[in-house]
Amino acid sequence: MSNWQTFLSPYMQAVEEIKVKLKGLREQYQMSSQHTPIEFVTGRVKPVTSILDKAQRKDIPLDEIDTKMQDIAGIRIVCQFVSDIDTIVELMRTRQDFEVLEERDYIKEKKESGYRSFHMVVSYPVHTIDGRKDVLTEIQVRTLAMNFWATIEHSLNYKYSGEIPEDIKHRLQRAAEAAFQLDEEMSKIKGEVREAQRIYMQNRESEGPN
Ligand code: 0O2
Repeated sequence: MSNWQTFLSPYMQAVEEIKVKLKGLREQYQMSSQHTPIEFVTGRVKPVTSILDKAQRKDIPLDEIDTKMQDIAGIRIVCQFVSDIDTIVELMRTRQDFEVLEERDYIKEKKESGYRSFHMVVSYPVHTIDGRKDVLTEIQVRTLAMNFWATIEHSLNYKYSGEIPEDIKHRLQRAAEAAFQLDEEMSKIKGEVREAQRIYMQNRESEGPN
């Protein structure tokens, strides 16, 4: 690749634009006093070293990464409840500003590591000085509990260069089960939690700034 900065520029734009749109949705939910299915949104463009590692690992020629590597642009939507994930997925499917190409449900079918999350690969049009470029973007949708687990596991994977010792792997699988149970328990008291959050927000608004 002769110029990574130029190549990655539309990906950066896609990530920034999608983040703004999702944060806008979150604000709309908050203003309408409805429960917001979006707790927070993050985004990143894959670092060049990670792109090169993945291309080598998956045998992807560098001149084909724009069509074969689906997560150079990545967005993460984190929710409170598992049911919020369904709401987000449905919202994404009906949007007119990008096209959903693929979906991977690692919540119904968790990965062997214990990883749970819902992945959507979308084609997002970015308008550049050279015209329209459709950029592949991976949107990961997960709960706070799933995110906590994935963040910890990701850093351990990094520490052990992908070769996590068996005893830690085993503990991580148990932690994944505990995160799953936490999501289940929270779902059961979802109504109570939402009501408490609604009252808290109302009181905060009526108190006004200090
Ligand atoms: P990053 O940017 O560091 O997060 P693969 O990359 O081979 O796992 P594939 O087919 O390219 O798989 O896509 P998939 O399965 O949708 O997963 C890609 C991304 O999902 C990963 O990106 C992680 O963010 C997340 N992910 C998938 N499996 C796991 C897992 O077992 N543990 C954790 N913590 N995250 C996972 P990258 O490439 O790791 O990059």
